[in-house]
Amino acid sequence: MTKVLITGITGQDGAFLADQLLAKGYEVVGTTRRGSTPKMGRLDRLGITHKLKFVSMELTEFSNVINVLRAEKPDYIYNLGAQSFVLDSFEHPHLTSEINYHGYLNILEAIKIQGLDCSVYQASTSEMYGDVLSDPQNEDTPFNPMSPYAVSKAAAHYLGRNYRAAYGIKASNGILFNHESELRGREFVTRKITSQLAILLEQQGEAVKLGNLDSVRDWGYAPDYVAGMILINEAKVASDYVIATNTVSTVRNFFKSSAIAAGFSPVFDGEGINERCICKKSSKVLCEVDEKYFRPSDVNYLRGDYSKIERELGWSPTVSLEEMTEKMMASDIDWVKKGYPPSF
Ligand code: NAP
Ligand code: F7E
Repeated sequence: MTKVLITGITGQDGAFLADQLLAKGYEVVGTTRRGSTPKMGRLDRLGITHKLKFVSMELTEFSNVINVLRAEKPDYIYNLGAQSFVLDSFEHPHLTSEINYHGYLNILEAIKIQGLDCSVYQASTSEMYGDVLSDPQNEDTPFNPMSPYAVSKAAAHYLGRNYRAAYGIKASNGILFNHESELRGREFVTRKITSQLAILLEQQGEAVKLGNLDSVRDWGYAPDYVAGMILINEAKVASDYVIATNTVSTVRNFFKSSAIAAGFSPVFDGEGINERCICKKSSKVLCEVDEKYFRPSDVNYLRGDYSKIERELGWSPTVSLEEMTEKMMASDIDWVKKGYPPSF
């Protein structure tokens, strides 16, 4: 039976990926780290926790990584484990680099030293394009990273390319643009908006405090993107691929669409730090700007060109931003109505 090992299985992408790989009949092993509270919320929500095997693995511990790979001998590895929150990387640059760069180095070294016959997928990111040097961004667009997170991911990206060239390791990079879902972490802007709007609608929550409303992102739906990861890792030839939608929205516009999906009548007024959004019907303040959420340097614009993966592997997005916004908003209203906070 085909055996797959996923680092970061408890995260958004790890959960959807495990679900799709189980559906293909694969044996799925997920690596986890001990914590003081349970971390299986997303896997429980998909109803797959009992179908998975878990092994304890900390990416930054080389002996741990080599021992796990020696014991499991997977056919495919997906390295999704990361410190993935960009804002946090400015506060924890060493930790971010240790996990995101050295963690992947540990995996590649473990494969090399043991001569493992497997394909490995690395979770590269559109953040590497940073202050973009051309538009839209594709596999040939130069990187111009704007955060310690983006620098750590760019270093890991080049490392994978180097191990492919130097040692013939089947290492692919998926350069994924932002992808969101009902299972997205609540610190990321889309889910922060839908979860807090749901509280505002169903209970008397406070206005959502946001940072850079002008930021433009190319947002797609996570299950679509995870399907692309599988195509990349199972392709005959290891390579690098962009996964994106080639459509864009501002944070402000995402907020407006979410508020409409929740049944509010949002209207923005004011400028800069004084900008806010009010519901025309109820006069409730829905959102305000808070400088706390500005980044020392932000990525202001991203738009991905996914024509290589469409042409070579037949991938294209199936869920529009509007559909995704409605799904996320409905899911968050549902959990607030049921009266329990999700464990993710
Ligand atoms: P996520 O929800 O933040 O999940 C991150 C996962 O990494 C969690 O399972 C976490 O485990 C694990 N992890 C963190 N530190 C680790 C360590 N030291 N050792 C082992 N595992 C560790 O991230 P995501 O949104 O699913 O993204 C998956 C990957 O894609 C990440 O590498 C991210 O950087 C990259 N990416 C994401 C996007 C996006 O838009 N979502 C776009 C491009 C690239 P715990 O539960 O124990 O914390
Ligand atoms: O921010 C702006 C913020 O944190 C998007 C990760 O998955 O995708 C994600 O990184 C934009 C930024 O995602 C708030 O300044 C405004 O310009 O949702 P985000 P991200 O930083 O793009 C990439 C592809 C990854 O690889 C990462 O792992 O929204 N923004 N106000 C805000 N962002 C947050 N989080 N919170 C706010 O209040």
